[in-house]
Amino acid sequence: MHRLFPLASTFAGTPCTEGEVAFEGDVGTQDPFFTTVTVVPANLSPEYKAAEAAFRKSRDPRERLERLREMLRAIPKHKGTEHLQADIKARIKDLGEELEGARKGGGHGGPALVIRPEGAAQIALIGPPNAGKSSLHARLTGSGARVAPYPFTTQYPHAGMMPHEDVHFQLIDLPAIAPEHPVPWLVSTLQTADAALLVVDLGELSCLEQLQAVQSVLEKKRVTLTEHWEATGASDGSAARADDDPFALRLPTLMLANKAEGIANFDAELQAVRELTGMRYPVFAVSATTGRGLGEIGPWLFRNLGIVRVYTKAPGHPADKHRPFTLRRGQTVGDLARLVHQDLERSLRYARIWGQSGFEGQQVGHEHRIADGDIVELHA
Ligand SMILES: Nc1nc2c(ncn2[C@@H]2O[C@H](COP(=O)(O)OP(=O)(O)O)[C@@H](O)[C@H]2O)c(=O)[nH]1
Ligand SMILES: [Mg+2]
Repeated sequence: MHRLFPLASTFAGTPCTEGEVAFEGDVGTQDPFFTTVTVVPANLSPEYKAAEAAFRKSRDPRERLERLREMLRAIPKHKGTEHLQADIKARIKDLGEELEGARKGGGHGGPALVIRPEGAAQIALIGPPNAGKSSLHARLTGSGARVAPYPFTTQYPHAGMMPHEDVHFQLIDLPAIAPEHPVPWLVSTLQTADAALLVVDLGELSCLEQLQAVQSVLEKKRVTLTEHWEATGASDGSAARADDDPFALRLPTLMLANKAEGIANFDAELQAVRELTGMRYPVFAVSATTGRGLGEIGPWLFRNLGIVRVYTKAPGHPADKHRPFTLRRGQTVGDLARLVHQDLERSLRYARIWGQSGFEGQQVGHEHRIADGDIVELHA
């Protein structure tokens, strides 16, 4: 069941596509920027496809575990699906252990490794050691994330909320990604993220090697950092390729070039990194020390994730203007109803809507798309 979270609401997941294939072998190693997956036809049943679709849609770690179990029950058991079966089993084991550990108050001897999404979106801070991830986290969310001048200070995921107008983004501070310091649970933690902030220090001499190392570590785990943010409508077709693999993760990525206050030739450094790595992420020059550039992050995420806010009201009462529900551009009155209560989507008869686009309490149906700032009265 959907619970309402204290700061804002979770948003309903992004639309899913049905997988038609199973996977053979590991990801490719040629191109550091795209994950290639070899596919073999596997005649997946409608039951399996439905379970997989539900898995892709679900945001809550416990619900994801339940969906994985359904996938395993539903998957046709034959040679063509062996890899996929093994993958699903491995995910069930990992996620099960992490959730069990969290329930026992840290079976692995520490805090939760899987973080339940809250707020308008969950954003992972990733990057090489010492780039300033924890400093940015502390500054942007007011968290007490541990900062230190030596690498690998951060050992566990650490959640904090970054305010933007009347919504919040949940930022997850993470340990550095570096081949010499493997973090086995990192990819499970990333599963619930909607996007990544890739924090780098362009003044660091080994910056290029570090960035390439980050990408190759992630690539081995089928995580691709992409410069394409869906809300901007840009797509190069690689999204569809990765979509065939239910466990391939693509995170739209914004690069934060931190410690910018200390870099004399910022633009030239950035240009060099772009040319040498081929990376095309959007970039902000920021400084956790001086605060430079930090105010732009929230508005940018809001726009590029296509977040829309909707204020609900009860008939005869004014709208609750304090706590908007957040959805993504293109989502509908039906999606809002599901967010308010799981059963409401089915029982909803109609809604009344007030909005900037000229709606003055008109009656609309399930399919009506929400615009930012709409006020909606749901009638079941
Ligand atoms: N000059 C400068 N130093 C910074 C900045 N942000 C972080 N640092 C320093 O860089 C070091 C590593 O920071 P930390 O946040 O622990 O990096 P993490 O390993 O990426 O989490 C610490 O000594 C910070 O004080 C910044 O914007 N400018
Ligand atoms: Mg850190």
